[in-house]
Amino acid sequence: MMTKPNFFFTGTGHNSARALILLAALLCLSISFSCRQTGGEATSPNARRYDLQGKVVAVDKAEKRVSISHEEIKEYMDAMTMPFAVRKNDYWALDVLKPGDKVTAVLVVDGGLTWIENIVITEESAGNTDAGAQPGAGEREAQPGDTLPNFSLINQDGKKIRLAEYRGRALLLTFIYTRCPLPDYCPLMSENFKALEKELKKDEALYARTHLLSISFDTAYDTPKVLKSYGGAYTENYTSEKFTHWEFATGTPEEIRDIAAFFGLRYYNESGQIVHGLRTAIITPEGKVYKVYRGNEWKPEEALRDIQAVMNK
Ligand SMILES: [Cu+2]
Repeated sequence: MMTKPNFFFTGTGHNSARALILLAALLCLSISFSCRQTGGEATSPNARRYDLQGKVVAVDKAEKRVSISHEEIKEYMDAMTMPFAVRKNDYWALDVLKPGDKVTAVLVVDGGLTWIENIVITEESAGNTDAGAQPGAGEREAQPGDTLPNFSLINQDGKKIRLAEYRGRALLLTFIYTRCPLPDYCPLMSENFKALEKELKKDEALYARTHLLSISFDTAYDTPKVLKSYGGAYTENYTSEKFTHWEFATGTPEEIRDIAAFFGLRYYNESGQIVHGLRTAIITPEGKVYKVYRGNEWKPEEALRDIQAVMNK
C-alpha cells in the first residue's frame, strides 16, 4: 500500500485526497480529545477531563475495569484507589495491564458516566504482585437456578432480616456503599432502583409481589442510621420513609462477606476507599436466582421486564 515516506506530499490529485484523509486520521489519533471514535460510545461536548497518574491495583476483565491507586486529581479528587471503567478503544489495557504497573491516563467525567482513556504504561511492575480483587481459583458465582441461602442481614431500622422472609415475592437486590464517589457505580445502582421503585408502584399487584434490597458492604460506616437517611433521600420520603418495599441493609463483616461471595462480588479497602465490583440480582418468589447483572450496564427497563417475566412464569 503506502511505502513511500513522501507519499503525503507528492501524490497525484487522487492520491492527495487520500493523503488528506489519512492525515486527518493521523491527526485524529494524536489529538484524541477532539475526534473520538469509541465504537458507538458517545462522549458529550460537556465532558470534563482530568489527568490521572497512579499504580494499577487490579484488573477486572469481566467488568472491563481497572482499579488504580492514583495520586490527587487536581480540582476533582483526592488521592485514593478506585475502579475505573475503560471503553472499547481501550479494552487492550485489560489484557496488558498488571497490578503494580505505573500508568497515566485521562479520566473523563461525562454526565453520570466516568471512564479512563489514553492509558499509558509509564513503568511496568517488577514482578507478579497479589492481584487483590481478582477471583480466586475455584470461586463460583451464583448461577440462575441456584437457591439463595437464607443469609441474615440488618436493615435500616436495626432489625435483623433473613432473606427467606422475601419468599413469595420477586426480590431485586444490589450492593452499594453510601460514600461511593463515582457517579456510575453505587449512585447509579441506587438511581436505577429508584426508577424501578417508581415503575413498580404503577402496578399495584406487581408492587405487592416485589421487594427491593440494597446491601452495603461498608459495614464500618454504613450503620442502619446512615442507611436510613441515604434510603430516605433516594425514595424522596426522607424521614417519613417506612421502607416497606425498598430496604437498605448491612450486616456483620462476616455476613456481608458471605452474601457478597455467593454473588461473586469482590470488594476490599484500599487507602480508605472501597474498591469493588457490582452485582445486581433478581431472585424468584421461590428463592432461586433468576438473573445476575454484572457491572453497571443494566437498565431499569430491562430489570422491570425481567421481574415481570419472573412473576408471569
Ligand atoms: Cu461504589
